[in-house]
Amino acid sequence: MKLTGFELRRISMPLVSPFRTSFGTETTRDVLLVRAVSTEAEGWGECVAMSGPLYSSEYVDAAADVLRRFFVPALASVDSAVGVGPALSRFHGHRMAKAAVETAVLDAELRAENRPLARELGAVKDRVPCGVSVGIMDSIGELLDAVGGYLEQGYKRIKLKIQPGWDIEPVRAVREQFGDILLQVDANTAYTLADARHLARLDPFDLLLIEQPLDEEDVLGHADLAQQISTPVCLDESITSARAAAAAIRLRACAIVNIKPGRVGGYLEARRIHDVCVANDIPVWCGGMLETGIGRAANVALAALPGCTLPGDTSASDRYYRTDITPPFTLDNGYLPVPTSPGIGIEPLEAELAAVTTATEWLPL
Ligand code: OSB
Ligand code: MG
Repeated sequence: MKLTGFELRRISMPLVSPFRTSFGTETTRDVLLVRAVSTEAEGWGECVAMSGPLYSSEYVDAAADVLRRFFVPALASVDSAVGVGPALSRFHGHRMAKAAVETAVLDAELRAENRPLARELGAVKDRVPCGVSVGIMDSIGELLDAVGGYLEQGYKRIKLKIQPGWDIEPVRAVREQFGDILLQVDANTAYTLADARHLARLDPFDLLLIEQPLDEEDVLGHADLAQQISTPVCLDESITSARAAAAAIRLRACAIVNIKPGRVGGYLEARRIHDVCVANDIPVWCGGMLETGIGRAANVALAALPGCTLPGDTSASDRYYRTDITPPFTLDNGYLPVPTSPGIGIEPLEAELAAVTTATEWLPL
């Protein structure tokens, strides 16, 4: 496959409701899409970087900059997705930007060869059970209404965003109101090890897991915390690579891993993390970053791997957007279908994409 260039496209996607976490409130997703063009086919990748460096050090303007100035020029002699990682390995970090361009190349390559991503990754399911991530709210009543609505829609697992001051009481209220649903929490690094005794107060609520309670660099802290609470510790932000996953597992810093392909540099590394976890009997699940249909399609393929034994943050399109840029993913009894068409299996709708586009830039090779 001969790559001829990349298009960087920025789109502005208003969320159906503000999404509040311990690191900030998102009301509109400013998304960078990458379109790879080759002589045989085109492919799409979605960069999961957010507007500011609040979830991780990456942010969308930086991703566009590093792609334009360093990554795309370095891909001149690359002819397949497996070549992208090695061609970019001398550049440190910027995994979300690397993931976007590698996924675009992978999608183009798989389309050219008529192969679906799910099969390429080793998926074993044709539909995946879905969870939903519920933001911090102004009141417990508002939270119970939101959770009740999602359960009515069929979601199979609820994740509550927590932070100091919004943790024990919302969990207690949801547990009391909805009984023995699958329930977990995500702190996005809002605590320190000094909060261990406080976090142990979540123990009685039989949570599936607590996601990333401590700083992303505090892997040892998570290992210490895991000895002081009975809720299983799951890492998100800390797991930046298969090597990081192997180290965290060996240190007993996590019992479960959230895999986000964007965070770890792409679907090929995501697959390696999955394999490391399976080899160590560590359950994994596919996380999310409020993706459009482009990123969602590929995440659903990953969620269909055999080691993804917990429901992912792979919610339906209408949980995020009134109008998606692709045909929407809709929930069927709590499941999303795994795309079966070549590549990521979905394409943007021309009019919908045009309506939300704020800028495009063509980078020839
Ligand atoms: O920590 O999992 C997270 C969204 C943006 C950034 C970080 C996270 C999240 C979510 C939402 O929890 C997951 C989703 O539904 O896409
Ligand atoms: Mg998380």
